[in-house]
Amino acid sequence: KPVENTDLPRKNSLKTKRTAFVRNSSSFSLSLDSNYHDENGPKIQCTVIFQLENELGLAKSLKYFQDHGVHVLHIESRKNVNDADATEVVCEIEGTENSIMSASRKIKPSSLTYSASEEVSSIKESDEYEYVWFPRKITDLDNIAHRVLILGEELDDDSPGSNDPEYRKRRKMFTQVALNYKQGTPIPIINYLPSEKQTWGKVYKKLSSLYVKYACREFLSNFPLLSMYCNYNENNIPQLEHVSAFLKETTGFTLRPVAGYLSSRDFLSGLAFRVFNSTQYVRHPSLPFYTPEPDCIHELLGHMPLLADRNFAAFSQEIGLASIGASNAEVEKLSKLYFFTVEFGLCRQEGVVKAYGAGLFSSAEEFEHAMTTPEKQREFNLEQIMDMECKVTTFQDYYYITESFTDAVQQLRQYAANIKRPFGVRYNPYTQSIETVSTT
Ligand code: HBI
Ligand code: NLE
Ligand code: FE
Repeated sequence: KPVENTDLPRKNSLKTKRTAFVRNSSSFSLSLDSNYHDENGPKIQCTVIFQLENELGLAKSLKYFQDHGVHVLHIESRKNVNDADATEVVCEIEGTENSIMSASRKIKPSSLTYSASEEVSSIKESDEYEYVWFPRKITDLDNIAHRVLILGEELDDDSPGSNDPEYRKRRKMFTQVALNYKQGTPIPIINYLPSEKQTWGKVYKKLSSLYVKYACREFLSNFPLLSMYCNYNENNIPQLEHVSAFLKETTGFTLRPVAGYLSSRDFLSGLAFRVFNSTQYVRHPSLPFYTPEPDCIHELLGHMPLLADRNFAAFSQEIGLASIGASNAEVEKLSKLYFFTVEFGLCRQEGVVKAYGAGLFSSAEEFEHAMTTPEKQREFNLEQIMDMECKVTTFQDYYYITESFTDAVQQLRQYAANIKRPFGVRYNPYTQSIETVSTT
């Protein structure tokens, strides 16, 4: 008769056995004592990794799980890091300890872990990997929103709004809104001032004439939707709350207000959750057509139309996930990749160069410049971009042309594959959290 081992901490009991699996993966052996022959024990979840080789195909492997009453919760295949020709399968499974053990005996896994995140947190720092904190749940984003590099009320002396006391006071209000914001709550509705609406209207009108000529087709097809559903027009500054609700329905992206420019790491980590950190203030009226700082005109006109495109949204999240737990040097490279695609990217459509970069869509001056200066347009080249400087206060030296978003995604994956991290990451939309997957 099976003995219930309720006095044993679950994690420990499995961990001991896991060691047996991993160490003996080539000559698989397992000695279970009779205590474990319990078909009705508590259900546990674990991650099992096995090689797809020889006669053991995927269908057959899954059948073993089924035969033993083990549920497969999630399945992924990937290239083996040590052998590019080999495919391995990562399976998240649920069942009793005993059923998992029995099924695994057939499959001969190379790794079986109780919980991938437990594995990762025990790795922390090693010679090859320096552990960096990252948000795991969507509410962790509340912890990074206050780390802005340029706070509204501390504008640089040469910044146009810095000697305008009225403007500084107004910016303070926006900073407060952003700092008080909590993930999941409605974004406060702003009663924009007549002067702010005037700036918006002026910029909107000028840029609209450029969009028809130079914007990519994805931008042009989404822009009318924003007019229809979010009240985008010359006389109204759309509210982040309304745009966020619209995006949530189209691509699952949401917005959160932010006080200013975030570090690359913090900004990119939001994207991993399909959360876009968005400023809410309006640029100073003295610089309608080019401003160094991102403002809501940049976010609303520049970023929102493409965040409503599903391929682009997927690309944005992927670059965000790539940054999770990456070193500072790697995050810097990813931010360059982001900068020369999402912010200043060009693409070719029906043989004509079009824009998809948000920094172009929001600056009439730089937009016109980029599109009418062919000698500054270059074919996208990953290595070259990594050596480029991201210019935040002046026009870019070059604008890079990719064939499509899919092409940009491919380039990104090529880069992301070299990022050194002892775990893989994936986003769980049900729990809105980042899960780590063992890669060893
Ligand atoms: N912060 N608020 C804000 N908005 C951005 O668009 C932004 C940012 N920080 C960094 C950034 N963009 C990128 O250019 C890259 O550094 C990731
Ligand atoms: N230069 C942009 C504009 O004028 O809209 C804003 C900054 C984009 C990073
Ligand atoms: Fe931007």
